[in-house]
Amino acid sequence: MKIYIDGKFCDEKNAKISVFDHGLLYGDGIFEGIRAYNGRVFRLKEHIDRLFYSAKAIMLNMPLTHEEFMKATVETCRRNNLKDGYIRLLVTRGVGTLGLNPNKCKKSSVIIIADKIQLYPQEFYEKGLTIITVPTTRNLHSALNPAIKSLNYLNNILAKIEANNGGCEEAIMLNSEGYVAECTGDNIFLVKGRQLLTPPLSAGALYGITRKVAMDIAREMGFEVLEPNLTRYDVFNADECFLTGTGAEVVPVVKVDGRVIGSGIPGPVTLEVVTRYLQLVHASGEPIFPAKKGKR
Ligand code: PXG
Repeated sequence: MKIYIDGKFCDEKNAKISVFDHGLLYGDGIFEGIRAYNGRVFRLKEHIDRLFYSAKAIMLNMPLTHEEFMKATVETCRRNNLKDGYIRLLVTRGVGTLGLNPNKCKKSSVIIIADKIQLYPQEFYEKGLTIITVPTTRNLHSALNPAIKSLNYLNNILAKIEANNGGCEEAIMLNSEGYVAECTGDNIFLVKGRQLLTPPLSAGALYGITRKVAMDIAREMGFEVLEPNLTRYDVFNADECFLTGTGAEVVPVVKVDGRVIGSGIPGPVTLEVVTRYLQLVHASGEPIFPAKKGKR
């Protein structure tokens, strides 16, 4: 595998960064998780836009332009001959001193890894997930805003540990007021009648790119899409529940904190969103390989 580090492609075994990089020392950096399907990078522009918003929020100087990030991402896929896979793009604060002052870091670093994707087992999509609510609440937006996709993911990792301890793959995280925020690495949706509900971003959720796509799909299906504050009560009494994320795509949830959701099997609305999502990801995106001449 060839890894992009600051403009150069390195073999995996030589792909190394300094132990003085503040990304490592303090989790001082940002990232994106992006998917490629069928030789195209899905929603690349949106991911790069979000990367720039994260950079702005943490006052990280970006060493590349939007265009250059997009080119470097596509090029990393091409060098690895990746048609379908998962791309991890990181920007760290760069090499500094042992003090936490970011001003000591002269230049931020860019790392792009284009790898095969570890898919969730097919069973999760067919039978639906059982999830729980975990005790660790989502970060306060006044402390570390969950909209920032930072390299400091301990809040989510603590919740993931609690999910795993409870025998689950994913978990609902509440915010400090007790409203549903999101899951550890996915946004959450409820179907109630002809409405699709998802927590507002102010409840403490990432501005999920899959979230946005799911909302657009639901509107196309004739659903009213709302973003009210949601409680666990709303989740328990929903007709259907599903999660969205670049990695997980759209996954049905059939049980939450011991309560069966709807009929206890993935519902028709969820399945339709899954179908439309998969059609979209396979038919759109930034091409990785140049089109062959004469063949269209
Ligand atoms: N919320 C959080 C906290 C996330 O990290 C999402 C929602 C979904 O956003 P997108 O834009 O992907 O629809 C994410 C992103 C993993 C993993 O290994 C998952 C994410 C990021 C990095 C790793 O499960 N999900």
